[in-house]
Amino acid sequence: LEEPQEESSENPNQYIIDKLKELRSIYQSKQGDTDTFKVFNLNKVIGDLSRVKHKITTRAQALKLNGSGAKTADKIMEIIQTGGLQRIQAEDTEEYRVCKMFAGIYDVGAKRAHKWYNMGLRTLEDVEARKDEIGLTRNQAIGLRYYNDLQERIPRAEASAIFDKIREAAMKIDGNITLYIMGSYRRGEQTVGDIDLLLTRDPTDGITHAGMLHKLLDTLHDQGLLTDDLVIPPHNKALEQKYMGIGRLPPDGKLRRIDILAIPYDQKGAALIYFTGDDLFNRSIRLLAHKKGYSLNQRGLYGGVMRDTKRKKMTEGVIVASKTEKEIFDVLGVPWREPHERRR
Ligand code: DCP
Ligand code: MG
Ligand code: MN
Repeated sequence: LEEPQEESSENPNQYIIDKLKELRSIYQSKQGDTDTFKVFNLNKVIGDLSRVKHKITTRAQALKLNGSGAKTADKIMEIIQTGGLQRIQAEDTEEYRVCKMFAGIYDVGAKRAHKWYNMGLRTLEDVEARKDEIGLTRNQAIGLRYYNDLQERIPRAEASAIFDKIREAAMKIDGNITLYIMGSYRRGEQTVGDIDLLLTRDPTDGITHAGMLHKLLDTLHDQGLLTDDLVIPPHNKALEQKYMGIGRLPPDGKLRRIDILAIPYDQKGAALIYFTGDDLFNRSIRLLAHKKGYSLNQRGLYGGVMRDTKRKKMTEGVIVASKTEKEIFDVLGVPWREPHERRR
């Protein structure tokens, strides 16, 4: 869950490019004759991939890329199908493994992980022992404490049970609250990385959900469902608020990441699209909106956006659609796609 970004320059094949670049850096670090040749070919494929506008989904498309052959096409298909490459895993070094482990700590990025590695840290115990020296933040310390639980994906049934408990608590605060479970769960996946919730309320009776998210958080802490807060929204009457925290199925379930996004009711459609994802679908639909002269973010579809020569927005434009997902798809001329069809 992140702030809306300018994503007009994103490429629908970026995740393939990222993996091929990882592979390229492995070849580059070896520097044998055949590796030099492989780097040369990979450069061509990566270059071509950054230029094609359509999403690559089939082997035939992968084969057509400049610099591509049977082996490259196989690798591209493996990335499309598994999100990874065995070849990269087989080549990995101690540094790669340690940094990957460190970067698995909540709020630790690749750069910080490498910094710690270069300071001689090798294990999670090292991180704990030298936490003052490395300036471990409060949230990173939480991530470290729950490291093993937070590495795991959540079975769908457990996510559903946690959602039921949260919805029950919300209904006790106000029976007219609308609460949806979003992200990978809404896309129908069997396991989810975290629990993403969308909270809003139809204000036609004159009542909004202002202040209700905080009431809900208090209840959930009292119940022991929430254990730690990572990002707490300000105590104000804003209708758009973001919470990030850690919780469990009481009394002793595994610790899980929980995100709650509160949004104004009239932005429900745009928020549903954003928070359903997946991130790649969001990139491509935003790119499409941009091509048609609109701008799409989690708050709505905007028309009449003025951009400078660097495509940077000069004016926000006016909202064209935001209330329902269907309305936004229709304006964009995109055939309806069920949530489970919005994934790579
Ligand atoms: N999202 C996005 N861009 C990001 C992060 C998130 O568009 N950089 C949107 C699309 C995601 C949704 O928010 O589907 C939820 O974000 P998550 O990180 O929770 O991702 P998912 O729920 O899709 O997957 P996971 O099962 O890993 O949580
Ligand atoms: Mg999620
Ligand atoms: Mn999330």
